[in-house]
Amino acid sequence: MIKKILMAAAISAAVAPIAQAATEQNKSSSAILLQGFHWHSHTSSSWYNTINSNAQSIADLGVTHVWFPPPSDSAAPEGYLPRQLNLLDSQYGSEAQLTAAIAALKTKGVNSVADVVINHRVGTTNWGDFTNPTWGTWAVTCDDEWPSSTGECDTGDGYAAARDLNHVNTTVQTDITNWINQRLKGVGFSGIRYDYSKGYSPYYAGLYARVTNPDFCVGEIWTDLNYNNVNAHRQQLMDYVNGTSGACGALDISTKGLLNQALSYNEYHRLSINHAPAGGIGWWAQKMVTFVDNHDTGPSESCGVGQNHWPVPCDKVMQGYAYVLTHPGIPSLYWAHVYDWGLYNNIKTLVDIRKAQGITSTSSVSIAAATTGLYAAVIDNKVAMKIGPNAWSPSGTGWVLAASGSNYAVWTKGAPQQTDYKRTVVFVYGVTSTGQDMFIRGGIDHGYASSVLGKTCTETNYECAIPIRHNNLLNATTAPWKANDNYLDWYGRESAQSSAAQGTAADWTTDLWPSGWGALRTVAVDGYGVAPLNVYGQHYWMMDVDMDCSKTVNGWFELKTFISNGPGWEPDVNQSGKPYSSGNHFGQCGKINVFQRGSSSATFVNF
Ligand SMILES: [Ca+2]
Ligand SMILES: [Ca+2]
Ligand SMILES: [Ca+2]
Repeated sequence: MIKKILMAAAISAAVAPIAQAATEQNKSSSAILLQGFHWHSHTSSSWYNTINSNAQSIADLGVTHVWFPPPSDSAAPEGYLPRQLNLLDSQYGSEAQLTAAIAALKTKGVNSVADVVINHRVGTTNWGDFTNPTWGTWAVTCDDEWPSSTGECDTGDGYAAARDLNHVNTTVQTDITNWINQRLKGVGFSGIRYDYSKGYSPYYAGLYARVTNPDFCVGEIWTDLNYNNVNAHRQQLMDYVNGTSGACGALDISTKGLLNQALSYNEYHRLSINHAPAGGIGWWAQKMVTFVDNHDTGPSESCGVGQNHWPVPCDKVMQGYAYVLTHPGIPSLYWAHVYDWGLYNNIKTLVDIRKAQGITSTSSVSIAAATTGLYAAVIDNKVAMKIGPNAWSPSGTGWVLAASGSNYAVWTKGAPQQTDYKRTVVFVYGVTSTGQDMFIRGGIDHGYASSVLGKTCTETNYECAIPIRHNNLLNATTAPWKANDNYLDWYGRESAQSSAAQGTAADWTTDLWPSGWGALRTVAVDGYGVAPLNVYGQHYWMMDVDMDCSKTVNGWFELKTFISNGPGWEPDVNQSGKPYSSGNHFGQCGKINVFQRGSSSATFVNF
């Protein structure tokens, strides 16, 4: 029996449920959750300000909900030992900063989910002197390690590092729902993620949800996974959801564990049971929130640091996203992967496919292969995907490769996006000294785009930016600055680009390398130095990219240079033959373009 009902007998409730809310868990949801923190986020001076400043980037990624760290005052800096529930100043920032971050997301159409830690709590100065709200010994379960406890016995597992709360007590119930309704909703939260949900009966999670009416509700049932008895594990997820009377879903920890096993040991057969997904999504996808890693299971800002209790191998994270972002359930993205690991653009490509193809939490999965080295599936007959080292491609006509990376590929039946990439090289003469580097910014003028092309360009939608792919990644100095630089744009650093980048990095080149300069350096080997295309002289900085000419103005694009550590921006120029008025250089897509800083001259050469 899959969706078996948990029998809850003689449960008292002080709070009266209101009508069932229309949560994301009660419909075919297109929500995308972002876990907006990792284990070390509290070390930031104000993590809330970090979220706030990334609000536009989060919205651009396609995220609909951000899961915040626990908001209350806590004895542990990460927030999981809550102390004064109603005090919302924490190691992540002040209540005012929290309110501002949630508001910034809201203006971009993104809702916020609170991490609700209510299995346990600690006293203000000792084990059990609870204040704000004030509770007595009756608030702690009879079987807690605190000898003074006088409450009813625990309805779930105990937690040794804090006092297990007595959810049978009606004052505890009322104070928790008041905290959610008044304090958490007061600062703008609209959703709930329950922590340590195996610690108390799901009846109470459902009760609090029905009273507080969240738009998103999910619980964490994290128990050991026996890979040879997966059904027992996912039945626990089903029991939890049923125990909340359907008010809340569950994090799909079964799918998480199966992805670990598949990716770590090449056991892709683990992902299929009876020709259906082997995790929670195979039984009740609408109620599942899938994820690759989180603050507990995965590393934090880089591979190997942080909690890292149960991680997917670091180099296989994108295979995990290729799975969860094409499959049913509501996928959860992990902040560290998105913003610290440089995967923003790779993940966004998959999110874009999910949204464009209309994949939802209830999409259907047809598994085409689940063997050693390969898992492949077709979702809603709209998206085909494979992960694993073995080759596979979808059968039938009309499939077009839409995304790919190390051991993953995704196909759609939509027409391929119309692009016209051509190798484009820009040389700009600019004398620099050691420690100074040239960066290039450019694109299409916002005013021209608006008045002539009918395009609304802002800093965020990149309508006036030109897609590029770097061809020269050999220069050890500039290669890190080129990572995640996907546009020639006006805005400087892109979302996932190095903070040291001032735009698109160029490389110093020369036509000759006198023997007195020491060992010969060449663009072909070192990424800088002698470049065969440079027949002009020393100090011609080179940008070598494939550029999408379909996004230019009849082949034209603007550019201007910036030199770091002193010289800064070049002055305006007045180039003849330009397609519209501007004080910048104009280059031609698909050609070799030669300029000098501050000079109106321009030379265009065919390859
Ligand atoms: Ca305890
Ligand atoms: Ca408990
Ligand atoms: Ca750029």
